Amino acid sequence: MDLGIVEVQQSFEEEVCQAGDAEELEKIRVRYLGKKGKITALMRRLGQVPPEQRPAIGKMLNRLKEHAEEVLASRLEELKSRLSEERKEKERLDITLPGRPFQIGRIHPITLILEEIEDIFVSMGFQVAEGPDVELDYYNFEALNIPRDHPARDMQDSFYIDGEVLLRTHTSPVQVRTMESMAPELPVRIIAPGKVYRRDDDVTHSPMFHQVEGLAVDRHITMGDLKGTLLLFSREMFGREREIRLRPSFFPFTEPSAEVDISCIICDGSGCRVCSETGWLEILGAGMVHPQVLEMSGYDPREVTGYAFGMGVERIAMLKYGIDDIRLFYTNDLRMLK
Ligand code: 2NL
Repeated sequence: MDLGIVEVQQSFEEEVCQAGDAEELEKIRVRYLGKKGKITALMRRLGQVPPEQRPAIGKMLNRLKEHAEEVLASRLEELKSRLSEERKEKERLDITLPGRPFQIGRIHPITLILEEIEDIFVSMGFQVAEGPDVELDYYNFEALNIPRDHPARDMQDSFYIDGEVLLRTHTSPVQVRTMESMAPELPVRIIAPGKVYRRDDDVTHSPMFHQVEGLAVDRHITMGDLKGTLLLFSREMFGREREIRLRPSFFPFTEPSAEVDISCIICDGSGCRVCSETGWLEILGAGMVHPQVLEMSGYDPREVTGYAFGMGVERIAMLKYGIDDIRLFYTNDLRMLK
């Protein structure tokens, strides 16, 4: 008796060969080995087979069932590994690709000049002192002998936060704070670099700019010490052949006071456009610390003297690098920064 075993086996093999994924294989499994499956149906019909053929046909059916299970399992493995191979290939990274290029930054010319000035004075024994940008009226004006009716103390000229507090208009308050905390210890030898703020905004003025001030307080400090120190600084900064000259001037916090010029770095003193045919360039203000200022900061003006000076960093950077517009420092034009 023939149950059609061979036909069932043949159609099973064909279907498995055509199955493209795990889902189709599962459908085939149900179609052949499920409760209503074709192989299951063949096994149910074993009872109708004559008793003498039953052992042989039973054996054949069992082998068919085992074979079908094995084929399904191995085909499933095959499909799975093919799928993961395909995914690996698709997700492969090429780690030999070069990285995206990025631009390397440069140090801003103001920072360069600030550091150069600091190095020169540190080599002469000065220490670098810092203080707050938002300052008390007392340290910015009162302790520097700047009178109540001075124009800088008007809201028109300085950035006030309230009646007592403002953005510092120079770095002198750093020096006052240092003297106040050191007194009566000697010597004081500091420079105060940093940002300062004034209500000015045109081609030659910026509301924020940079200053370096210097201060030396000790017994027997003279105008000669001031001149020698500034001559050394000028030659380090602008060249060995520089000369300096002092012209009388006025500041409320120094007496006597002077404007300091260096021989022109373009024409060496013979006269050109940069120095307006004078042979000299003004780069500093300076003087002997006013006795009133020393006294308010805790030093006895009958025992000690001091000199002080101040310079604008933007002006020095413009002279050294030949920059003719102060706004170029703040507009972030990369052509200038490079
Ligand atoms: C300038 C002039 C100057 C000072 C700053 C100073 C500081 C103390 C006491 C006395 Cl604590 N003086 N500083 C002195 C003279 C001039 O700066 O033209 N700066 C850009």
